[in-house]
Amino acid sequence: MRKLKIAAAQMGPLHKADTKTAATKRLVELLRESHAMGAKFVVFPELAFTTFFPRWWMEDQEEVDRRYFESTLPSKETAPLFEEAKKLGIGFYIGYAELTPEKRRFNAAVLVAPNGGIVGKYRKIHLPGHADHKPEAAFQHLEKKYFEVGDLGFRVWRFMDTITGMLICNDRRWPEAFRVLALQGAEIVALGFNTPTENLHYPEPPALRVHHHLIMAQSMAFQNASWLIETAKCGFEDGFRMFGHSLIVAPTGEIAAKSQTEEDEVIAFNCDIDLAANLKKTMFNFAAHRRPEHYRLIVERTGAEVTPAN
Ligand code: CDV
Repeated sequence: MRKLKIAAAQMGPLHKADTKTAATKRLVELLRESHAMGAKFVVFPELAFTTFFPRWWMEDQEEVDRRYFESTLPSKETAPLFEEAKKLGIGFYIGYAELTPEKRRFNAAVLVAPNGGIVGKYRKIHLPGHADHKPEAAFQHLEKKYFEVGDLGFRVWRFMDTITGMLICNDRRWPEAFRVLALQGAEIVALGFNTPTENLHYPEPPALRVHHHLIMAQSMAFQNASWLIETAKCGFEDGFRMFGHSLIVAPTGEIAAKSQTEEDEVIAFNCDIDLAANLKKTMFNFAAHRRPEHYRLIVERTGAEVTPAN
């Protein structure tokens, strides 16, 4: 039986004034706590080194680049995390804002092996929000202003004797993203998120937002027969609240572990990776049961069109 103890290392708020060095110090503490709990793979949040800066309209792009983006990983400020993980022999996933040498910007995540080497990179494909300034709104969600749509596709990697894929936050609302990973054999999906407690577009009870988060995670894990680790950055960042509810979900769709706070908190579970492999041979044996000849609209059509058969 293949077992891997996985941790979701949730972060409480990171304010505008918090430096990347201070964030890294907290990440190192979370890594040590994960290690003390016996975890071998740790999933950190989306954009884990800074506040969730897309909530702010900012015009000085040079300053945005300097404060919030990474042009190398590890950088001087973030290196202590990579060094500690290597020392402890832990693999990890972490989200960050990537600035390429060509000045392209992505909301990205990397998968780092226990030897410290970067195994894979994912650039977020489903960017939520808007690109224009909405001064009337309580806050902004400017991912479409600060980032390009990811150009690396949905990939999986051989990682710590598993097949592991990466997604970022809003990707969890789109079943296609998980399916493409599952079609490549994903046994583990790692995902970091920053989800505001308030809906920017219309009033919505916070409990309903959490309900959606839970049902999406449970159905995605089950329908794709994979372990799903979702890690929040949460709490009040400069007065703007994001919910916690970091999760480890089994391929059965059951929640194996869930965070209790909106602070720095580690949850861990000893995951039976073969549970995913077994479900892929039975209930979700794709080769036996899928009918892609009837799914063509999924890749041919983006928005819904009313096209009745009669
Ligand atoms: N960081 C995100 O992608 N947040 C989105 C919000 C804006 C809906 C999410 O899906 O949680």
